[in-house]
Amino acid sequence: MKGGYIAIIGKPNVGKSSLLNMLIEEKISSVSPKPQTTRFNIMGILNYKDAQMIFIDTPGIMKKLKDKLDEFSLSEIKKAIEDADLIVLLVEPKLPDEEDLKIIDLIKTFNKPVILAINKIDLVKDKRELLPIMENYSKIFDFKEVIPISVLYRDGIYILLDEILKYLPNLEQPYYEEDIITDKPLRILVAEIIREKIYLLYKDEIPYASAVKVEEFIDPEEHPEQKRDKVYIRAVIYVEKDSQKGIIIGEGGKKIKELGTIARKEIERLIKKPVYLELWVKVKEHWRRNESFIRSLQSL
Ligand SMILES: Nc1nc2c(ncn2[C@@H]2O[C@H](COP(=O)(O)OP(=O)(O)OP(=O)(O)O)[C@@H](O)[C@H]2O)c(=O)[nH]1
Ligand SMILES: [Mg+2]
Repeated sequence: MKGGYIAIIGKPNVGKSSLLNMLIEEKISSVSPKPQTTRFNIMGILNYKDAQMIFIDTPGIMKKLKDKLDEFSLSEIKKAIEDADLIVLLVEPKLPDEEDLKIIDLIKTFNKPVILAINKIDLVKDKRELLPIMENYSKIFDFKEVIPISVLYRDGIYILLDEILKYLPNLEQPYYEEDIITDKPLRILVAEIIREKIYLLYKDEIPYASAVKVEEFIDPEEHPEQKRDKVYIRAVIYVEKDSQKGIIIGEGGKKIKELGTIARKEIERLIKKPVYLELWVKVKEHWRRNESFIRSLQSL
């Protein structure tokens, strides 16, 4: 059989997490119209009869590193590339800009095969416009393949998968058992859903100043002695200032209630059980500069 690790990398907002979710047909990675949604690597595994593709969704590579959180995100990207058998560079259907060139420079420092996937081609009315873009990219780097896709319309995805398979090594046996779809525990996926809804509901600096930790997760099936009829989840939203706490909660608690409702619905879809979700908001000053706090968000 064939198999291996595929790092999905690119600028913020190009559709990396959308691609991962679509490929494994499960919503495990947060998606939003705002840049820098993903903060750490998320693995998604796609199994075929004779292949196992392990995709790593990574944070978007940013122009400038502002704090420890950005540094952490960049270290995640580098780790994903180091571990990868193949890189899929995702870009927008535009001529490469300075940021794209910087990412290609980074890729060049690793000696790995790279497939270029030009996403969001649904936004291009006249497909002939793609030709100069493809040509331009091909001049900059020796991509193994250049494939136009649309994650939104599932366009070009089978071509992409076929090409990916070509560049994966042979395997004696799969790395992971077939029923495993991600490396992230449920608590992290739940925290990520809540964070995604914060990106959706709040504006300006609020999403960026927020972090989520699931502090308690009690499944009545595992704890019948608690006599609960729903999965009990208690999560804490960390923000950096008191004023941000007020914004998260909203007038009379209206806003956080809305957040809780939409997050709960999606958590229920994921775990396929009724959920009681309790949200708390705490201030953790300058947490984005606090490396140990950032690491603690990922480990349980
Ligand atoms: N029109 C169009 N929009 C897309 C497509 N793929 C993704 N998007 C949208 O692009 C936005 C960003 O998608 P994400 O998957 O969060 O992008 P990302 O690259 O993971 O972003 P970061 O995590 O911030 O690096 C979302 O609003 C998606 O719905 C596509 O094929 N066409
Ligand atoms: Mg993402």
